Amino acid sequence: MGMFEGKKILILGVANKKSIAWAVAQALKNEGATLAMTYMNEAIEKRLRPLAEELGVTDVLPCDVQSDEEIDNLFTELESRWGTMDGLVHSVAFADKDDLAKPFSEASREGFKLALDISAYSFVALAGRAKKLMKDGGSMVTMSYLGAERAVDNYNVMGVAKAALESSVRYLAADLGSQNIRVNAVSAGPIKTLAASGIPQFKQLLANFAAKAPLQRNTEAEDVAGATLFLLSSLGSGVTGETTYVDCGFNIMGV
Ligand code: NAD
Ligand code: 0WE
Repeated sequence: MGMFEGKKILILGVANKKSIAWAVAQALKNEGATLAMTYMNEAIEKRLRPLAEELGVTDVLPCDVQSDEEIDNLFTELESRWGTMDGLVHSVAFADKDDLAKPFSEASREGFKLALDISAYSFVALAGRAKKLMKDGGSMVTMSYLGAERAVDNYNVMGVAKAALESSVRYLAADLGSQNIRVNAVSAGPIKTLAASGIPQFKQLLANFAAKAPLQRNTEAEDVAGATLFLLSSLGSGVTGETTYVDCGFNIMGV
């Protein structure tokens, strides 16, 4: 009997088999969870449907997190299908490509707003709806990166968005704790996913990372899934408002 038998968990952010959210979905399924997954547009839907089928997930729903209406519709649908839910996994981020290349001091108002909207506010918007379905308490997990606290080359506006996301985790944890809802972030080391493709010198970043990290290797999506399952499960019952590093120890090292 799996640890998540009878638990209903919503996952946002599966785009393909390299997605961190896909590793989380697989691990949750292995532990008996009932899952719902979302896609942001038809292109992603096409890729997601067969993946969901592979896991036996039938609840596949649209949700562009930039739209309040789509978020509302998602939870209306989940309420009628599930009634209650136990977990939320937010694995979504986006910034305009240009903002990850040009000097940070040249970030545009629009680019800044876009990154904050999709990568940070969306978690708050989802939490506000999900809490109403978490009638027996629950657990929410989002994905962050070290660029929230350190000035990582090129991460720029995404770093500011992740700082807002990690702060939102603390405010949500304070707000929702009385309903026995825990809220945490996992700060993952760099992983070669779709969201990392086209980043200049990402290969070099991965090589430097593995060389410096105490575990002498890169982070894998499965590492992130392990910590996410801990935070979603009763093993994490006393943990809320935290950002947990899953980065092979990279963040503890000096230069
Ligand atoms: P990914 O590209 O597989 O996942 C990003 C997801 O965001 C995609 O599924 C995409 O469809 C979704 N998305 C973007 N805009 C959206 C919108 N408007 N509405 C709904 N969904 C939208 O890449 P990933 O690396 O698995 O990223 C998942 C999370 O992990 C992100 O929050 C990312 O910042 C974080 N993270 C990634 C790394 C890394 O190196 N890959 C490291 C630390 C944290
Ligand atoms: O959070 C991320 C990815 C964020 C991301 C990536 C892209 C690329 C394609 C957000 N939006 C976009 N928009 C695009 O058009 N990571 C933690 C991975 C990542 O991204 C970086 C990194 C690392 C690590 C960008 C610059 C420097 C390092």
